[in-house]
Parts: sequence; C-alpha cells; structure tokens
Amino acid sequence: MAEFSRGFGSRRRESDAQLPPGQYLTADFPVLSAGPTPRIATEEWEFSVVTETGQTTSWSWEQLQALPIDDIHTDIHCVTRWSKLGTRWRGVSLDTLLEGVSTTAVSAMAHSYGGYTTNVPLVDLRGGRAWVAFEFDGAPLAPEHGGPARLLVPHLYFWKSAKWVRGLVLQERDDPGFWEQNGYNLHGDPWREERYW
Ligand SMILES: Nc1nc2c(c(=O)[nH]1)N[C@H]1C(S)=C(S)[C@@H](COP(=O)(O)O)O[C@H]1N2
Ligand SMILES: [Mo]
Repeated sequence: MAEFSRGFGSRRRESDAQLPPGQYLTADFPVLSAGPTPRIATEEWEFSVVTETGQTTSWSWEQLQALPIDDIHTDIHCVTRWSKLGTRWRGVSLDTLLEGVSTTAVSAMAHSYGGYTTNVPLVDLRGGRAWVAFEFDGAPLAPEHGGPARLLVPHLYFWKSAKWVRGLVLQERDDPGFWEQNGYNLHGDPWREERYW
C-alpha cells in the first residue's frame, strides 16, 4: 500500500503495534483457496439467509447493490501468519442484511459457491464488523479473491471471510465449518491467537 512503500523502516514500530501476535506484514495480497476458483456471473449470483425455522430471505446482485454500501478500511490477518494493513473494500453490512431476519440462532454457517463453509457466531457478524464485500481497492473483487462477492469479517482470521459467498444458514449451535473441522479454532480471534484447537 502507498502508506508503506515510502519510509517503511521508520514506520516499522508503529506497524508492529497494529500486528496481532505471531503475524508478519505483507504488501502483496496472497491467494489462498482450498479448491478451484468458481466463476459466478452477477446475473446468476444470489445471497440467501436461512433461519433455524427455514425462513429464507434472498437478494439478487441488483437488490444487494440497492442497499446502503459501506466504505471499509481495515487490516486483515491470515492464520498462516501474514497480515495486510489498511485494505480498502466496499460492501453491504451484515447488520443491514440481517435487519429483517427474525432469529434466535447464535451462529451462522457461511456457505460458498464451490462448497466451502465456515462458522461465525452471529455476535461477530453484527455490530458493524462484517460485510458482504464486492469491491477491493476501488475495483470489482477479483474472482481469485472471492468475486463477485465474499464475506468480510476482518476482526477474525481471514479463513472466516468466505470467498464466493452464497449465503448463511443460521444455527442454534456454533457447529464447525470446513477448516474448523480440520483443526482450526471455532472462533479465530487473531489478537488472542485463536489459531487451532
Ligand atoms: N470459499 C472459500 N473461501 C475462503 C477460502 C477458501 O478456500 N474457499 N480460504 C480462506 C482462507 S484460509 C483465507 S486466508 C482467505 C484468503 O483470501 P484471499 O485468497 O483473498 O487472500 O480466504 C478464506 N476464504
Ligand atoms: Mo488462511
């Protein structure tokens, strides 16, 4: 990022304070995908929230774009130890999407086109901390980074930010998703180093 391309050394200490324990800074944007990159046209794209009683609310691409859109400026932290500071995104807040959804669930299973899943407690999806994001750095989100849209939950390790997200299934227990079944922590707070179980 421009802020770090100049005077990186002198900013080192300042940046360290922004780095969770065990993380290092990267200027690149690594691609980490467990499988091939699905290609979803926005005309076919749909996002759904299914509650524990089976009530389904869905948004087309057009309907998503008509909702209030946030400019997001945030750091991201991958469990493989890279962090990227000051990334810029645009997306719709999960608060907006969950507003009309009546539920007593405590958790959501995020589902992606391609089959990836990850569990996120609803408390982490609410409060202006989670988005369905479709722009990165002023451009449409690239397919390898989850375009047309991905979940963005930057206060948790980046595996929670499901790429090619297609919906949430609300659940009464915080059941584990793909990586969580394979040893990753159920929650994944980078500041508490919740990497594995
Ligand atoms: N659908 C899907 N989402 C995913 C993944 C994946 O394999 N499939 N990998 C996760 C992991 S482990 C990380 S670190 C980030 C990587 O996002 P990036 O490739 O845009 O850097 O996406 C997360 N979301
Ligand atoms: Mo990751």
